[in-house]
Amino acid sequence: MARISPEQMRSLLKLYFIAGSTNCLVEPVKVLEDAIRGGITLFQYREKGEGCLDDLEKLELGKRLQDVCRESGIPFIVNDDLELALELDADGIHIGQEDEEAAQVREKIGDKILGVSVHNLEEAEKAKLAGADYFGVGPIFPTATKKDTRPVQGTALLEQLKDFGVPIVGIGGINADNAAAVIEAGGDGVSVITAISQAEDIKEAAARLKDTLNGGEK
Ligand code: TZP
Ligand code: MG
Repeated sequence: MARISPEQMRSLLKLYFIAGSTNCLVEPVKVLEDAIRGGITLFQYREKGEGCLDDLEKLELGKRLQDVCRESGIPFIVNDDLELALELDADGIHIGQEDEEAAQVREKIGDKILGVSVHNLEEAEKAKLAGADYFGVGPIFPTATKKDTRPVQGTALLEQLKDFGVPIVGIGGINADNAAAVIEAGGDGVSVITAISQAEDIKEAAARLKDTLNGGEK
């Protein structure tokens, strides 16, 4: 398999849903199934936070979520955990600046999708050279989901990175009311946790976001 093209990557990033067991109010598998019905384009398994699953339980949930993705043709990305990504033969991995160096991760994953969180131009340059397929930029808006985030950055970095040649997705506090601002600033898509995982009607929440991203068209 060859590396994903920037064009393909951009279309996958459109509505990027991220979740693990601690983000969900009901069964994560059910949440993911409904989110897919609502139109998400990419999924990241991010098993983090107080009370998160470890070891075998983390692996088992990952397998079940990956199966759901496979049935629908939605690529399955693993957050941070390179060993898990390789064990599951995931479609890709997303890493932060505190994780293993992107260049080393690229060597270990071959052509799988590599996403890297960046917070400034210097990190972006480095991640591009290391072979990142996309950048995660945020937190764009205040978020209660991740406690150790960098300061809220608004959309300024998205604007700086829009002609950088690497697809970009915004993250942090994004919902149907503010998603359009992320795209207007140069984001290829939005990644969300709470706006989908904790919605009363998961499918409807994902579909509403998707409509917003499609310029209000149904
Ligand atoms: N990285 C930066 S903000 C964030 C992560 C993982 C959390 C985003 O969650 P939410 O609930 O969509 O604000
Ligand atoms: Mg990380």
